[in-house]
Amino acid sequence: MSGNEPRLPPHWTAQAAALGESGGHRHFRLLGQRGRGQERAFELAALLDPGFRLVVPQRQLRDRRHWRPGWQQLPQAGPELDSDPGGGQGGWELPQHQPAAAMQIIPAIDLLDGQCVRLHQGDYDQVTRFSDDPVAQALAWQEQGAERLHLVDLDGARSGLPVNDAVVRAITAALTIPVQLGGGVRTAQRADDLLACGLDRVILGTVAIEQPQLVRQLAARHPGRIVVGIDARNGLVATRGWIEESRTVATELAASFEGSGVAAIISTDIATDGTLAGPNLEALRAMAGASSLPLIASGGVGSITDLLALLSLAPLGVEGVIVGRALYDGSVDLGEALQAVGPARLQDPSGSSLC
Ligand code: AMZ
Repeated sequence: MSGNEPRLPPHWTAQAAALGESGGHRHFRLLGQRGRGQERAFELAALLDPGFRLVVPQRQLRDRRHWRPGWQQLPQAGPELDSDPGGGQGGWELPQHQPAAAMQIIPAIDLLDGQCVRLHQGDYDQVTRFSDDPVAQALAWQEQGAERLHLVDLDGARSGLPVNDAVVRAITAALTIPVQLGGGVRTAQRADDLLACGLDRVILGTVAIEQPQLVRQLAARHPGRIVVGIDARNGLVATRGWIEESRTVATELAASFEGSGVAAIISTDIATDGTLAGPNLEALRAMAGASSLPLIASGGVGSITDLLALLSLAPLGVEGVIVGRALYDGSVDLGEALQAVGPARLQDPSGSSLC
């Protein structure tokens, strides 16, 4: 910043302190406005760095689903910020600076009997069927900009046997983006076969707790391609389709894979999974702190605001988020979500200035 920028009124400079947290959620509040008419932008603090804020252009404000926030750098705090710039007019620059790595948004396809479904809190008796054409669904998300797809063989997770392999193979063959699969991968042979058949990564849940040594061996054999799935209820790990509960503390299991060569840990909060109620940020913060492995958050995303809240955990190592039900029911539009927190978030698709 050159020093010639319009100066900010004090209530804008105070926005970082005004943010709060409760119930595991970070609040994003509309804090102010500047400009007039189409030029008006509301400002939303989502702090990775108190030197930045998010701005949402006025023309997108009517419908939250259309928000495409962009980053804007705040001038250095100083005595000159205490005066009003005069109606909020003036030319702020487009965001130039990217404060942290983008978070990858990974759409999920959970397969039951060859169909795309979502379970409520992992309960096989509470099934919503969304599509009987998983390949078409996977292609749609790829076209909307997904950079990776997450597949779960729910029949496999429950039974320990591969059930949806035909669909898994069809999806993997149809897509150009990397695909990862979890659910029922319980032997080295099965993991080897899947990785030889076009899957980019396999996710090991039950095996991670029952045979951790097998995870280590596979991680050594397939560097960057083995992911540990830790699914927790009240902080304790659940396995076998979440039907069995262990006494293992999720954070301790995460810590035990430090240095093992696994590519990442997927942390699923069972209580929020499939509910759209918002992710369990406290649990994620604890998981992120338990190891230095990259963490992928899963469970509860119901809005773009939830994604922005997760973005605040990116500096702790949360590098991706799995989104399921919210994409199917339209609560989150993948393109908009990528715009908000993905690699494209610095560009305003209309090509015009954000402010
Ligand atoms: O929803 C469920 N009941 C469920 C689910 N989504 N049960 C298991 N899984 C997923 C885990 C992980 O990705 O989140 O299956 C995978 C673990 O399977 P396994 O067979 O290795 O425990």
